[in-house]
Amino acid sequence: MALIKPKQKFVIVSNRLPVSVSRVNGKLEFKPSPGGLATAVSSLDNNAEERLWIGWPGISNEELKPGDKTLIKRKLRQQGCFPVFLDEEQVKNYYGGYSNDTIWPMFHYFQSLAQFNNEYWDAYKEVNQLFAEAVADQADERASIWVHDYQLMLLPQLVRSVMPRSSIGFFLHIPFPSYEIFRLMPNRRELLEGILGADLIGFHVYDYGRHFMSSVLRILGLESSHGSIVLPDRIATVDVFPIGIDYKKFKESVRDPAVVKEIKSLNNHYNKQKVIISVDRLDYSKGIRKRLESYATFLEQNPQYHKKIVLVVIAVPSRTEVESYQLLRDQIEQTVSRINGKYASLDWMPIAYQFKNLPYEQLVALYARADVALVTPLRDGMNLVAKEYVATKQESPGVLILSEMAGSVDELPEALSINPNDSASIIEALEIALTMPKREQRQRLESMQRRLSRYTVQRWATDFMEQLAHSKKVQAERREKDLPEDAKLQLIQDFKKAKKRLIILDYDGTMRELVSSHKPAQATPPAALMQLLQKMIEMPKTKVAVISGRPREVMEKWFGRMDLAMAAEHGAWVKESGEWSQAQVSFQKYKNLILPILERYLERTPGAVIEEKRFAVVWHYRNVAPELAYVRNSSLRHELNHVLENSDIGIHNGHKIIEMKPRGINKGVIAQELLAMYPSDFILAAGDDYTDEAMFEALPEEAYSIKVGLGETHAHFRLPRVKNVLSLLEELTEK
Ligand code: ADQ
Repeated sequence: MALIKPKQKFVIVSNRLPVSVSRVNGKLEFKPSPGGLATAVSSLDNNAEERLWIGWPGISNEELKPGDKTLIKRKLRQQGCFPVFLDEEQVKNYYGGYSNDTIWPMFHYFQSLAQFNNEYWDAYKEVNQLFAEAVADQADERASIWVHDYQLMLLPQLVRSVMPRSSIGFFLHIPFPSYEIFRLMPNRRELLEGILGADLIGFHVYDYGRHFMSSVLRILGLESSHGSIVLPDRIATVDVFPIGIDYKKFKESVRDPAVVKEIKSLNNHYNKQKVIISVDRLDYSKGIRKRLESYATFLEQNPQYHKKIVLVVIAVPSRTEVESYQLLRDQIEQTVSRINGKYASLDWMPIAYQFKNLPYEQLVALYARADVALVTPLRDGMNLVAKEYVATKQESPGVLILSEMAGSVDELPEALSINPNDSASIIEALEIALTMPKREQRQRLESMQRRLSRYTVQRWATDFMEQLAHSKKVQAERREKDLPEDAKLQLIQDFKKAKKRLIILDYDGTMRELVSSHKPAQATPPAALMQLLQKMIEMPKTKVAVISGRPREVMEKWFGRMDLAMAAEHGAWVKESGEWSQAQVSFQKYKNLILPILERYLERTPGAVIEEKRFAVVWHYRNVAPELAYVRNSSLRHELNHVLENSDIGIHNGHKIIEMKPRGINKGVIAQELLAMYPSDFILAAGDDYTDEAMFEALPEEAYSIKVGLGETHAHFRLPRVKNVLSLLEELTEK
């Protein structure tokens, strides 16, 4: 009988489900909630997975009657949807509160509108936890889970903690602000840690990803390299996926009879006027007021356009329960009335305003008819209206005026771009747009359409899922070296039966957790570690060596009384049979060249520290602001390269350090000396950083070499953390 493998699950998690439940005339009503995400997901390859969607159904517990939950669950399940039920209070504080009254304004640079309130934060944590439970109920560790947006930033880590091996993607649909804004958030650390639970973290544009990585570095102290952040248990990847639209649907809609009918009716209504459109959710980030004011100034300065143009403003009701949104609506409506009151005549209204959600046919008809689309957000993650307008302009051309602050501007460079805070630039763009020759309009549209037709919303979703699978594959490759249980048992067995045993251990990051301060002297060995080392030393037929980059004096102070072989400063000093001896290389002459250069840089680089060792000079920049460090380090390296050219002094990049030392001194040379001095039939070596790689390379094939952490390595095996090394050593000392 053939075994049927259960389908791998693909779970989408977003605040709202693609189906909304509401109560109309006492009865529950199920309606599709519009949105690009549902289209994107439905277009993903069907074969591989069983697809589920987890989210809030849009109705609060208080609105439900007994038995409703069961009914809703059953109905939604038929469409692959699983509801997370929320109380009114939770919706108020998690959604209206922390999501839309704290994160939204902060992430769109409206710091003064942000409310920091403990109730909001508590509800945000509580609801993210409820979502995590819902995910755990539906998915297992083989599932691919894709979490969406700012309402669920804690979710990736919450899911990771119960399903450590699952594939988790996170996509942020709004901007990620610069560190200078993000650092103001009281819960900044938890938010970053929450997102970092994901394997793949996606943003619309490169700058948002860059801001995220800079906050991760400054707040959590984690560096990233080419978009990879090495965490103790995983590598998280940060990448850019600019969301697209269902291009074909918009392109073809202009031939849909219902749309053709709408276009006709618009043509009849505005037969002698040029139509400018303004379409957004009613949100302060969209810059609607400034847009209206600029339009009023345009009318003031250009009376020749009176009666010849109309601005059609469509504002979709949004977050009507949040006070700042209610206020904004009043302000916009007053502005519209004032402008109409001032410029209207009996046969002309300069602004046609509607506060409603337009049916799709009417919306695309409006796009198709509009001569100009005025899209001027003050800040916008992407902005799909701009893309939809371009896609719909297939028959009659038109001009897109687009804010530089919208993520979509990168993909739409042929639009007339404006600074939304600069009325003069909006007015000038309107003048250019209203007089632009049709041929030029078409040329600009065609290049934009070519681009949008390639990276569609379907392609966006597929791309994201492919990259998620890829990032899992990269992790698995790194994992291939994880010390498996059987290899560990073999190691212990080989150790037990060996006639002579040599154990070579690095100190910082291998036997002792790295300390985060720039005072390395604080990482003294704890008593338990000293006891463990002593037990190892007392084992028969065993030689233990500690080789470190630390100065000889420190090593002597800590371990001087123990019967250990030691190497300090990566092998510049070696202690054997109780005596320290020095490598025969000359460094002093170079030190005299290097130190004055470093001292000059030190004065201009707050936070930097110079460490002088006998056979090395180290520039520590852990506590330097990362951007400054970047600038200083590159010019420092440039100068040092020049001075040390043709010498046998190497310049090495380490973990937030630059180290200058003679090439002949490294842990590889010391490992070879130890091997010669203590011929053994069991060799174990462990280390965590780039200096240990020379040691791993120098060891014979049969040695057990262990890298601590996930970085690339020549070692045969890998252990995740210091504590795993210590427990392995403990096991060796057990009788
Ligand atoms: P939004 O802030 O909602 O999205 P946007 O990208 O412009 O902004 O999407 C709005 C959607 O609503 C469009 O698909 C549009 O067709 C529709 N719409 C607008 N006005 C309408 C009306 N009056 N009637 C009917 N439909 C209307 C968030 C981020 C964006 C990001 C998207 C997607 O704020 O920056 O582009 O998510 O990631």
